[in-house]
Amino acid sequence: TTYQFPAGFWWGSAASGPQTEGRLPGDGKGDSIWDQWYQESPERFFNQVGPEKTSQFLTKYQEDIQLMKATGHTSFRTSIQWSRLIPEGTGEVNQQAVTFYNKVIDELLANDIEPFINLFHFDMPMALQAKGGWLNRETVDAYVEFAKTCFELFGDRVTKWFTHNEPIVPVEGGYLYDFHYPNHINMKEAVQVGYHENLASAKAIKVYHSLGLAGEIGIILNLTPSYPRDPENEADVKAANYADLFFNRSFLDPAIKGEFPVGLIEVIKELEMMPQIEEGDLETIKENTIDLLGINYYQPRRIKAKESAVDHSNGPLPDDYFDNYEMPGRKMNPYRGWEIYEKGVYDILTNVRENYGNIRCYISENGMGVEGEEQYIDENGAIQDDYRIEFVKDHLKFVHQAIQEGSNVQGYHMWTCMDNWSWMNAYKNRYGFIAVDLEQDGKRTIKKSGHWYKAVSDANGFN
Ligand code: BGP
Repeated sequence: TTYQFPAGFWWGSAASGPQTEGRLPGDGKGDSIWDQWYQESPERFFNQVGPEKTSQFLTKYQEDIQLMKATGHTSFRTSIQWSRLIPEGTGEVNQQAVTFYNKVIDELLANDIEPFINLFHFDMPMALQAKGGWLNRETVDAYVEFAKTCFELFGDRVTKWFTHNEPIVPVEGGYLYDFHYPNHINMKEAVQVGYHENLASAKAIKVYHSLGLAGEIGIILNLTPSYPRDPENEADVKAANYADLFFNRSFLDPAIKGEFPVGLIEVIKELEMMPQIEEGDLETIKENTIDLLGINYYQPRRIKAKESAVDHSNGPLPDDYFDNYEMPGRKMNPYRGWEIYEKGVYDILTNVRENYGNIRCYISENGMGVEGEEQYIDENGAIQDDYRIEFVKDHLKFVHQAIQEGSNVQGYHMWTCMDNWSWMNAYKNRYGFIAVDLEQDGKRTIKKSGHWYKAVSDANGFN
């Protein structure tokens, strides 16, 4: 094979609890911010479809795990929903949730699929959000308790743990750009939220390592390489650097180096927005860094300098420091409106190799959301998603190249296994290897890409 991957490379996909499990009467799950937001503002969700209409992993997990096998999965990432395990955020553990997650983990292992478990995927329990969510320091303690409960319950079998998925997204969505609850735009709060997420991650890592379990723990970050419009233009380069500091290095540096980047601290100080830091926090962050980095990659940022001087008149936002720029000729996914730039993944991996100690990493999400995939169904009822095969292949070629050059990449997870509910977009864009027909009680059909992935996994590579 032309593109052969290292032995033991993980071939899998990623999903999350809130996007797949669903909810049954009497299942004991408490509300998360998504349940709350849907009750308050259903019109914000595509076709007004809320978080209860999922692919029903809660009841169909056995079938789904067989489908994972059929599509070549050797690993699978999902998350434990905090509001399912500990419905009020703190206190009593829901025994039905313990039973459910035990069954999922055991079923995966029995099918030789390595479970990768993430602890926080945008799903703050409402009881904690009512007291400020990540803004409130008490949430950090509640989260560490939740994490410890998970390690103690499942850490004998789960050896790959992650503290957060894309922790910058609740900051952006909830406090900068209005696409997550509590949609309260305020940069000072955004900074405090991001700080608490970083602190919570370090504290959970500390607990995990103290338990002496045979596994490893990391964080999953969505990294967006920031390219200046003109690399020769100092102002453009500076603007791109700001975007990188705000959206990548705010989590990447503390996670791997144990400290916040100097350039970021300078800006935050200038804005008089330093978060509340308690004694010992920075030592905790310094001493408890990750073992393994998950990289989600969808799109880069194209950045140019602000044409006018920095203007904080509408309340500061990171956007005061740079402008996004529509690069002519860039390749777009028209459904999601995201640029497709395959080499971005190579640039991220090179950066991690050269500037972050070449830490063990894997691609934890990458994928293509497409609307109206029914139009590609063939006479046998399967979606012929050649565009998805091309997308994955083109990214994998760059992953392969980075590995050839010495990057420590251990696996690839596509987003996602089967079509699932997705936040504001609900079922608009479909991402799966496996189609889910919502009109027919969630009937599953493997797409062409799912069969292709099986062949890739079996050969540990492709031509
Ligand atoms: C990532 C999230 C996933 C998933 C994916 C696709 O940011 O970790 O939860 O939703 O993006 O994005 P979307 O569903 O918004 O198109």
